[in-house]
Amino acid sequence: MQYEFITVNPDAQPGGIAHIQLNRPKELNALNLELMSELKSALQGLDKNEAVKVIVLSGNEKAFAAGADIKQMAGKSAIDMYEVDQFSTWDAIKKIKKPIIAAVSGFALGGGCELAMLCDMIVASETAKFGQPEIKIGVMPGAGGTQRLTRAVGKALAMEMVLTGKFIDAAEAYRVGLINRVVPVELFLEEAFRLAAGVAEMSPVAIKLAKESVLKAFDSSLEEGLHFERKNFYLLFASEDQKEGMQAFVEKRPPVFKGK
Ligand code: CO8
Repeated sequence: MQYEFITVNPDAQPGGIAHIQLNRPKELNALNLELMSELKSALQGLDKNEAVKVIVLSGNEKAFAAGADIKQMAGKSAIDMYEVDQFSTWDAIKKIKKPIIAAVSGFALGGGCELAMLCDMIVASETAKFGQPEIKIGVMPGAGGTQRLTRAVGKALAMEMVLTGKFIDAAEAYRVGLINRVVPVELFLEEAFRLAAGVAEMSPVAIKLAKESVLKAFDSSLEEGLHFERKNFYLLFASEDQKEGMQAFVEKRPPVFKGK
């Protein structure tokens, strides 16, 4: 399928690693409705593609994404926003079962920061800047910023970032637990692929159920989350990969996972 605002490579790296690149460089990858719709459709396609195990999502060196497209939103009324229902796209992306790793360099602001946080892990270049500057244009985060950022970095810093629009750099983002790794700018994509490769070696079915279980921790009580985890743990004993993984350990050989 041909896209206008993103490029998609289902076979970017050996071992089932796909790559989606946001591709509106002149606008710093501002997330217009069309780009988000393309992103949803590409992610859904990769989620169904059996050859793909992990998806890396990047922008370019200057920007992961500088937020929602302000020019597209500027003249909208509340009812326009309601009718457009752009967050159904975000809800669909949240349902992608395969792990998505954000490779962030440069600006990850507003919806761009929210998109990175919607991914499962974040690898950043030393030049990355994270922020929720919506307050400076008279609004506030709308795609999870007040919730995911607060859960990731705690109330004090999240409140300051959301109320003042302050950016944090990659080193601080790493220190406060927002991201997984910081690497020199020339290595950010390579490092994201390396992290993806480490995941892609595992059983595809276990990866999906494990992702689902970790995410459950965000919207459930401890008791409910533990129950959910246990069910998924039991479910994996119905997979061939569990038999293979444990047998391979016993036989002291590497497992060969099939995703069944
Ligand atoms: N929307 C539209 N266009 C943008 C955006 C944006 N968010 N960010 C940058 N651009 C455009 C600029 O207008 C400029 O275009 P042009 O050359 O035609 O004037 C081009 O990208 C380059 O930008 P700058 O010249 O400003 O580049 P600088 O390096 O000087 O500055 C900054 C970079 C600091 C990133 C600056 O561009 C900036 O402040 N951008 C806006 C950041 C922002 O406020 N983001 C939050 C937007 S609101 C939001 O995200 C709401 C999220 C909730 C809904 C999510 C749904 C997707």
